[in-house]
Amino acid sequence: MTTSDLFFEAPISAPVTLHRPAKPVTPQGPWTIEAIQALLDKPLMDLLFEAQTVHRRHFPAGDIELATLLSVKTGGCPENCGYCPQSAEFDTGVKAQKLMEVDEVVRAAQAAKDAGATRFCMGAAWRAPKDRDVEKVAVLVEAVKGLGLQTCATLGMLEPHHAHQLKAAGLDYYNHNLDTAPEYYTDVVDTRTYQDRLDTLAHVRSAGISVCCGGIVGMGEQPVHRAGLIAQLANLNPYPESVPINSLVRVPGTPLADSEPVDPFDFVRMIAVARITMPTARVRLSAGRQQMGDAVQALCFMAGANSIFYGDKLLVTGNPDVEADTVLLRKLGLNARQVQEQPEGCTA
Ligand code: SAM
Ligand code: DTB
Ligand code: SF4
Repeated sequence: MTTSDLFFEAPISAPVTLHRPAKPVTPQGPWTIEAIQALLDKPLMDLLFEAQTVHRRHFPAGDIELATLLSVKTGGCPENCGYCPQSAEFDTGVKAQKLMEVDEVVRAAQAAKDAGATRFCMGAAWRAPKDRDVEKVAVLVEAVKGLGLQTCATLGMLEPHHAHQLKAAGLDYYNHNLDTAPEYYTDVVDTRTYQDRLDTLAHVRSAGISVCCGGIVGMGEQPVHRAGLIAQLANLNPYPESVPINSLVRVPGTPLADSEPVDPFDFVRMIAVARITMPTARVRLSAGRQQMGDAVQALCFMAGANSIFYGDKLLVTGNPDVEADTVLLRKLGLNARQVQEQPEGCTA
């Protein structure tokens, strides 16, 4: 089987009919922590049914987005995010590298496109890029956009003029995660504040770039912190167009390396609640798929995930290879499309 088998084959329920509700499907924000906690605590089958019902009202059956990541500037980061193998404070074996050259990035983006990705996300291990860094990344964005890919970047904290510069270069999405609830944030990182993250998200939004913002499950947080993260995301006005939900990749040398593994059903619950509270967002089943197994991933898709990171590597850690994903998506009847049809009300 080749990756082209993923495209334009009969979806599991063809032809696709969208049932558009006359009214909003779920009560729109503000979401209380209690309401989110109540969703998280539902019997799993009821929660899956509710999430899939919301999902089908907004997206065609079987539709999935493939986004490829590339670390364009790796390691040596001055921040101390407890989960991250790229912090200079932790001995993880990641070697610091300088920003990649344009032709190297373009080659990787073309390969991602040829393999079937529609979005290309460039990550840099910066606390906050300098003016000259943003100028260089703008060149990368323009080149990748020129290949006909959607562009995304994650570079750390941005000033308003950086966001405008990236928008002008053709940046479609900016990834900047809130990662956990505000109450748990200082347990995970203390070189910046939650408000710093919110400020960058506001600058990105003001510049007219779509927001990609999510978090990590499995950092030792309590259930209330998981509910708190979803509340923060869902109560952003508007909520993010893309919501990556990561399962912690426990990297030796990081302070969180010995965290308790997440109960797979609890992870599925987080996906379902993200879908219910942010009905038109692309909910991405993100880091941690390599440790997850096919059946849990299938449950995540049932819960409303409709995007994955696609390619053998995340930033510095592994991801299922393209061949394995091709087989899995085919088995599950999930179909990537070269040109995503956007259902009414869907901004992702
Ligand atoms: N330096 C920028 C920043 O922090 O926003 C961009 C890169 S940073 C690696 C992007 C995101 O990757 C983090 O916010 C976090 O959600 C995720 N991430 C990093 N390490 C991870 C890990 N070990 N497991 C799961 N997600 C991780
Ligand atoms: C996101 O939410 N997850 C991605 C992307 N946005 C940048 C990063 C995952 C990183 C996993 C560990 C690593 O490979 O560095
Ligand atoms: Fe740096 Fe981003 Fe890693 Fe934090 S998550 S250490 S800011 S690369």
